[in-house]
Amino acid sequence: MTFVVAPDEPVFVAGHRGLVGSAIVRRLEAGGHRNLLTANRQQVDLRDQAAVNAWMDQHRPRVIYLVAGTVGGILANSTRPAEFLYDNLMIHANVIQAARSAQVEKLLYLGSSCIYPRLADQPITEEALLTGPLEPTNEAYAIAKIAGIKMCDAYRTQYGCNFVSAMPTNLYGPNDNFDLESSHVLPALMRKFDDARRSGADSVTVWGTGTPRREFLHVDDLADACVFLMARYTEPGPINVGFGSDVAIGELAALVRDVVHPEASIEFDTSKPDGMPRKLLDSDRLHQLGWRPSIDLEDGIRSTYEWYLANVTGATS
Ligand code: GFB
Repeated sequence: MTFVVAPDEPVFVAGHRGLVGSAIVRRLEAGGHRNLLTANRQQVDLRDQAAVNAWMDQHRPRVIYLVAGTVGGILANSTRPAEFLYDNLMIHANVIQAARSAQVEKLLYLGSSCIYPRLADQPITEEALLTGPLEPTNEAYAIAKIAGIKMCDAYRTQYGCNFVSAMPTNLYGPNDNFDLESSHVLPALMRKFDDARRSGADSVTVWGTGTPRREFLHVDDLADACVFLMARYTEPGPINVGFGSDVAIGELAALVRDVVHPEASIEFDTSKPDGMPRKLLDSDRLHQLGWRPSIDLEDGIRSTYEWYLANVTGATS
């Protein structure tokens, strides 16, 4: 059965300024939605239960996309585990609890593919959850994300809440974080090659060995999948949202190089961590419901680079 959200019904996108939240806002607005609720950190700190309760009481959303959180790449995750654990646990718990109190009819919670064991069989099915040890570089974040899934399931079991969990693979696109210390690999490489092109440098350093494999999904595809799942998915447990194929980090670096600074060579800094050896989701469950991604990696890199040139401070072609 389809869950229908009328264009004038209040929909709260928690985390609307981030990579994912901003894409969901774009997708909902493009679909004609006219009653989007958003709140920035000055209006409500999602780590504060009383503030979240008060905001929810006042605005009474019918539906929530819970995509807020403290996020970052491998270095940020491994050096700031306390923040990743505390912020995300609090945000998930507060919003889920307040959603139940305010009788929100449906909530979609966004996790991450790092919830799965480090050495899970590839491609990773939803059944791999909690079957083995996590990747140490992002264990804190993964624990918080797993707690969010279990909260959605517990609230469904005990209170009958229609709260669902989607697990995206590695994401990229407009409004990503391009800071070299805290970003994920794709925006980091885009910035590094662009900086090298501007300064006339002829080589770029890529962290690790270049052999880990990652799957990359454009955030506009993810946003489309989230809206699809809001309408069509009502089960407990996570559902994977992937692209369907992966690349080695060395190959990704070459793809970004070819778009941004084709003359540059690539060097590897093996003193930096590789993280999980491979992270490719099995998205068969989602495909069987009828959803597929539409933006391939080369096109996505090109359009994201155009966005970067037009929007990131200091970057002009
Ligand atoms: O994207 P990333 O930081 O996160 O790194 P994870 C992916 C791979 O790219 C790792 C390598 O093997 C990195 O060593 N890499 C190469 C780089 N050059 C760079 C660079 O300049 N910057 C970065 N950041 N990486 C994250 C988790 O894991 O995945 C989060 O830490 C989250 O919890 C996210 O789940 C989706 O894919 O390793």
